[in-house]
Amino acid sequence: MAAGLAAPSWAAPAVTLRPEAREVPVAGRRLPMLAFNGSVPGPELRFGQGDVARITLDNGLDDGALVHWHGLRVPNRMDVIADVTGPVVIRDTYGGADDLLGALAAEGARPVSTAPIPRLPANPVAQPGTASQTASLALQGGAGGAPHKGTGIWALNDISGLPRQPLLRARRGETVRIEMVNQTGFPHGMHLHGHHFQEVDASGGLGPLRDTLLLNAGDTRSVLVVFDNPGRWMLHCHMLSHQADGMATWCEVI
Ligand SMILES: [Cu+2]
Repeated sequence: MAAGLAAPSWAAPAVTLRPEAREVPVAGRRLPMLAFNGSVPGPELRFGQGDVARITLDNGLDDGALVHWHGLRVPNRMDVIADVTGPVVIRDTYGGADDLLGALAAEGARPVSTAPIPRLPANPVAQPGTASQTASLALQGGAGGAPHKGTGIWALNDISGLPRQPLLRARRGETVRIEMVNQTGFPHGMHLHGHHFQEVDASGGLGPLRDTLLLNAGDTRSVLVVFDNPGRWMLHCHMLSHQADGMATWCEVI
């Protein structure tokens, strides 16, 4: 369990997410889609601020499935990324263990309603210190991009797909600068798991807290990350065809 998460209370909301193949009507036609609980998009999940939720993944596909959460800090084991935190499994509910997923905070007050979600109070956020190391990340590939040594269409630092060694290793709590250079002719939305970061602007100021940064063709951008969540965390392009064809790496927090 990650530090700082509330103790679980199993009176908390329980939700089952079931990925499954469905034919869904789209513009007058029925198209084969991947659905959650029978619908595309899947059901809206609403929780009270501070609720601890129990999420069960009930995989109805003939293939592996994983669920990844944006905007929430979860323990590394619950990040469930194949080849980084563990294998993809078919029909598993995290081994049946009652694991705490995280403190899902989606709206400000009970009772749950369908009203617009009000702004939440700010979360406590680790403030970046002086970066003790800098990692450089070259985004490569695609039509018109500079040649690279990776085996796929896309690559990061001349490697397509997850490298054996992480892009960086950080001690817990360490501030790291990551410099990303988009050497391709395409935009890429670079997403870091398990953490948020702040972009460093030209004058050294820090931008808003994000977990994804869009780099347009030719962009060079730097972020500061306080790596305070132990584990192995993916850093990848969130245009998932780019990720699948090479744009993925990982960071390790020890
Ligand atoms: Cu991309």
